[in-house]
This record gives sequence, C-alpha cells and structure tokens, in this order.
Amino acid sequence: MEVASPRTTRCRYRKRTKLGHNETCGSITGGSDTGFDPVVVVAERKKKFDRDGFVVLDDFFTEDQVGLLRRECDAILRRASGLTEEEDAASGVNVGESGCVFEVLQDAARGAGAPVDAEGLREARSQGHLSAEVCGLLLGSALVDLARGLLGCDEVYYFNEQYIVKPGMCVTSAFAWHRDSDWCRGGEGYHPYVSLWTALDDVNEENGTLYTRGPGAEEKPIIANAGSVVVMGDRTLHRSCVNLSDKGRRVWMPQFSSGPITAEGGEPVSFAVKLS
Ligand SMILES: O=C(O)CCC(=O)C(=O)O
Repeated sequence: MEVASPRTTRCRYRKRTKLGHNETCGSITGGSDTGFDPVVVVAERKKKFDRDGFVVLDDFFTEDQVGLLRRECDAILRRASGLTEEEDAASGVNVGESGCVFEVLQDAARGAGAPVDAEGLREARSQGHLSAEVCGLLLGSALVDLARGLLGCDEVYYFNEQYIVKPGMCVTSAFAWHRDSDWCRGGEGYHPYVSLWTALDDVNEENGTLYTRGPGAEEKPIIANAGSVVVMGDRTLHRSCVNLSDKGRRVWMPQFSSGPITAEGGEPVSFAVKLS
C-alpha cells in the first residue's frame, strides 16, 4: 500500500507495540538498523519509486528511534524559541519566521571547515550538541543503502536535513504544491536526490499531512503512523495541508543526493558529505 492507507490495510505482520529488529513486515525482512533491510526494500519498491516518484515505508523506524528523533526535534525547537524543558516545544514555533522548517546545522554546511565525510559530520553534529544516536541513524546502512538503491547510484552524499514542525491549530501551516528541486530546476551542479519525509507523529488530513500525486493520478493524503517514511524523489510533486489538530505535527527530513550539489562557482549549496 502506498498512500491513504487505511489502518486496516497497514502492515499486518508487525505490531506497533512490539517493534524490534529483525521482525518481519510482509515480505520485507528485518535488518540491523531499523527493522527493514534496505536491499529488500529497494528490490521490492524501486520499480514503483521510478514510476510514481515516491514510496511509503510504513513503520520504518522503531518506537525507540522515533523517540530519539522527537527528542532531538524538540531540543532544536526549544533552542530556536527559548522555551524551557517544561514547555511544549511545538507551541513555540513561529510559523512566520521559520516557515515551519528548522534546518539542522546549516552554519556548518559550507566553508573551509565544512564536513566532507562521515567522521566530519559526526564531529559537526557533536559540536552542535545534536544527538549521537540520530547521527548513527543518518550514517547507518538502512538510510544510506536505501537512498543509494532508490537513486540507482554508486555514491551517496548527505545533502541536507531539517525538521518540519507545524504547531496545532495553525491555519498558515500549509505547503503549496512543489517539487523539492524547484529551486534549481536541474541546472549545472544538480544531482538527483531523495527526501526521506519521516513522520514523528501519526499523520492524517487533520494535522497537516503530505499529499502526493503520481503521474496522471489524483492527489492522495499520506495517512501513516509515527515512524513511517515517505521517500520522495526531488522531482515529485507534493504539498501538505494545515494542522487543525490541537497538537504539533513533527517531521524529520534528511536528504541524500547522488553527487555533490553545487551552485555556480562550485560551492556546495548545502552539505556535500560523501557517505559511500
Ligand atoms: O512537512 C510538510 O508539511 C511538507 C514539507 C515539504 O513539502 C518540504 O519540505 O518540501
């Protein structure tokens, strides 16, 4: 199932309450990182990814991993808004200023000290007081091999990373139809990339979920549990609706490219960290 999956058609073989490594989800066998073996996922989904521009991996991350990501997200939001531990992080989001987007470590992305390999990225994240465990997820084979396989490339680069948070009851939190690489229109210095749109809260039409539209298809909302991932190509049309629920909606979205993405003059546009 790919989109608008009603709960009854979601993964029948893996129970949310008992997520663990090496469990199975239909024919997708467990792996060491997230419970999904990227080689199997790619073998089963690449054709669909190439056709539609996206695939939905239900319950990709374990509950523990979702917890790590939520903690890092909340810490970044609190830092941005000056809230204390006790205050609700999402309620401090200033949509006007941030557009709901919180880039991770942008200051470290470019320039002489920018990381160029996994070790450098680990160091930069550590200096930025970010979670070492989340860094482990980013650099682990589950994500890197998934990105490589779906992009169909030999090399994979960490390109960008952001949390996208919509506070509750927020009528200005929609994202209009767009493609992630609209900003560069495939010019020189462009390499295809994937965005791993990862729900950190259950997502639905009330709280600001994503809508995709395959070629010639009607738009459909992504209805998914926290921990599910929508892997989207950078040319995939998508939008998201407003969050009218009374709680914040959090998403983590790392992006991996098939080469260093550079502006005119050869400077990286964001990170260009070679991972494999
Ligand atoms: O998380 C969302 O609501 C949409 C994010 C999005 O479309 C994007 O960052 O390109």
